[in-house]
Amino acid sequence: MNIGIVCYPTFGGSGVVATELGLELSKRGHEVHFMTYRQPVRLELLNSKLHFHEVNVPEYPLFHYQPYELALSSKLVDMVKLHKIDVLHVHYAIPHAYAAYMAKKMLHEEGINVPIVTTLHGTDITLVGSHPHYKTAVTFSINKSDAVTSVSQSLKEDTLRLFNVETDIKVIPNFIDLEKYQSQFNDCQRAMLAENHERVITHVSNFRPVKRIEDVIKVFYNIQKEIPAKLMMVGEGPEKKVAELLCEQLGIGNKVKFLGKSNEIDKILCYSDLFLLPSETESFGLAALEAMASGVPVISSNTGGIPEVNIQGISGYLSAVGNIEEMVQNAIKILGDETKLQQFKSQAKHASIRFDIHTIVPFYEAVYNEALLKCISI
Ligand code: GMT
Repeated sequence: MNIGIVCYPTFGGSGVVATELGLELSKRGHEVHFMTYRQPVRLELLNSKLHFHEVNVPEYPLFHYQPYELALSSKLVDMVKLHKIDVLHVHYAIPHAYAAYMAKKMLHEEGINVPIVTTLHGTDITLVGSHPHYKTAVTFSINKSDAVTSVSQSLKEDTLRLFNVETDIKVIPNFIDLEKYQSQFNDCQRAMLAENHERVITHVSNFRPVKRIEDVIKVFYNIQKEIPAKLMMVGEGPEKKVAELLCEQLGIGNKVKFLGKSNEIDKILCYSDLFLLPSETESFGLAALEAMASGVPVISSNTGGIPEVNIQGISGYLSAVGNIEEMVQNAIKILGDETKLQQFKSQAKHASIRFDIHTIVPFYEAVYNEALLKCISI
């Protein structure tokens, strides 16, 4: 099959999922075309079945906002025709589903029928999409998609609650390439970050307010009072400065390392003992799944789709959003006892197996086939 993938090329979860999906589809023999404004970060190797087509938005001083949707829909039309793309899979509804619908209509005028599969990732529904300024167009684009998937049952329910959606939404959870997390990088690097007797605690995110970065710091602050530990903060975003300041105020600046954006999350996770994800809202929590796949237990909030990933008392613990005290107690429960830590590490790894890429990707292939059949029969 010739599959066109539209996504955000950044470190955000939706871009990571879209890229990993495209890589796997190409391994399974499909021809995959990424169409976005920059080469996706995890798309290091392009091969004969993997292509990247850059969407360019020429700047013009008249425009206060450059019309990305327009450039994207034109690119989609051109690429579908040139590469005989069978299906367009757009990740993150805004503005991708909207641009794809316009492309579909333009192609239809030329007698070409291409189905649109839209995957909802979270903030496109819960934070941004439901804003009154976007809601009408987002509802329209979802309803006009030939197939809609969401990354968790919780996100499906949020979508049905917030939008007047007529299209069936199929839940296809996010996935992980477990093989990537098999290898061990325990060599020199752990020693560079922490002493042998210290526990390593990690947080990975885009440092947006929704991640409750201050809770991460406060939870760590209370843990390190009881157990020698270091905190690895991976990522960049608007809350980073506040977090750095808070660390200084609490006198733990020397125990917290801000590592910036990284393409080597698996290496960092490999020598981590605990992962913190106290988010305000989270449709799935891919970062938690990546931690679990590396054998790192997760202390998280119990919001959105996180309980579908992190299993209470097995792969870690979940608490109400903002319940720092309970998060600290649970973290100490795991970190304070070596036997318990090893038990949680192995349970976390085991709990990630159900999201193996080889199990999940066939569900997307089935959706593509259904959407194609639907389009042919129209
Ligand atoms: O985590 C983010 O803020 C990035 C965001 C995105 O859209 O890229 O992540 C969303 O999609 C991820 C992949 O499906 C999910 O794992 C995240 O839970 C979700 N983020 C939120 O719902 C806040």
